[in-house]
Amino acid sequence: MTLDIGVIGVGMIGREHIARLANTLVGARVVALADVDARQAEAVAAGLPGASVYPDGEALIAAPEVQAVVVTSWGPTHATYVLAAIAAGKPVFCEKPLAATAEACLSIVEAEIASGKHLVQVGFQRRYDKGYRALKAAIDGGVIGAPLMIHCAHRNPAVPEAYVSDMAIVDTFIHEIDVLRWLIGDDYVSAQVLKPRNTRHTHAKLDDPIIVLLATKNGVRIDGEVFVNCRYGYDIRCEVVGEEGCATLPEPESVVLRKDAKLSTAIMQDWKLRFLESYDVELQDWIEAAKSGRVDGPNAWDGYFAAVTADACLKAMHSGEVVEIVTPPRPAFYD
Ligand code: NAD
Ligand code: ISE
Repeated sequence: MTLDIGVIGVGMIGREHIARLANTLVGARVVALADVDARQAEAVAAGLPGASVYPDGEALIAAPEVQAVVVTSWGPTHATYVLAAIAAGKPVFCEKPLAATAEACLSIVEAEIASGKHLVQVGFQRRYDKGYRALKAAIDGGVIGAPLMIHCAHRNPAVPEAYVSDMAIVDTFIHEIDVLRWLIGDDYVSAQVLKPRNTRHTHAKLDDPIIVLLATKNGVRIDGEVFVNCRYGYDIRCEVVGEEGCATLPEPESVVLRKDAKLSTAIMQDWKLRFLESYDVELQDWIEAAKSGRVDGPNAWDGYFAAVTADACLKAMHSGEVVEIVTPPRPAFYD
């Protein structure tokens, strides 16, 4: 069976996902598009034989030919579309964040539980990255003993002027929030944010870099650097320190060069390439699960937990205080 998909939002990652659904993955096709910028939607549809353009996301979700929905519009629009997909009983893959606030994420959790069907997956693609999977296998296999500390960094070479301080948490560090919790099977209990001296490459509305400190229920301490104007490349680092040893996220594959008296490997520049394979695996996995009425990847509860943690990090960043992270117990629906 081929899964007929409607995509809402044909911006940067929307076009990336549409291209992989159309050209790389199997078992699905894009049959419908919607974007507030209708001309962009028409332009993308021109390259997709048989795809229709709908005036808005709601009309796309209601269309009988759409069996499943991919939401890649701006973050503040996600909750409306995810709730509409749940109301229509259609599986929905929503790019991170699940919603702009923890409250909106909770309303999605409640609506999904009330529907009685597992329908929502959130686009935390790092769980599908082969490096993170190898790291998790080492931790789960007991190779390094119980995790005690995690040191990590999320560095982007540069960001546009519209990128402001809060985005370092809700747009960027949100990936660490999700993947580290998954990596060690633990939940967070507190957050603190430190602000080192700013780089001269930032602007008045962006503190860059920052260091986020998280503590987990099991007492693991995490320090995560977010540095989005690091200039030299797109660099994702993660070292888990355990009782018996340390495990480090592998570097992306690169030819080792011996040249001009130097031993070197390339550093990636772009998140789209760094996580290319994981986006493919993530969406292929979602297609297969959606056809069987399952959600195997990060679910609405994970999206909610990430949002609660992000809110605490924002509060910590604005206040300079250590902020407690409190969530209700996970509903049995998500066990
Ligand atoms: P973008 O600005 O390039 O594209 C967003 C698109 O949504 C635009 O075409 C815009 O016209 C459209 N849009 C806005 N409001 C809409 C509405 N109400 N209905 C329909 N379309 C609407 O942004 P982007 O970089 O593609 O990011 C989109 C989402 O994907 C964001 O939530 C972002 O955080 C997420 N994202 C995830 C990753 C990842 O690594 N998983 C990477 C990049 C972006
Ligand atoms: C972007 O939205 C992403 O999700 C990238 O993975 C991240 O590295 C970048 O900082 C975000 O802006």
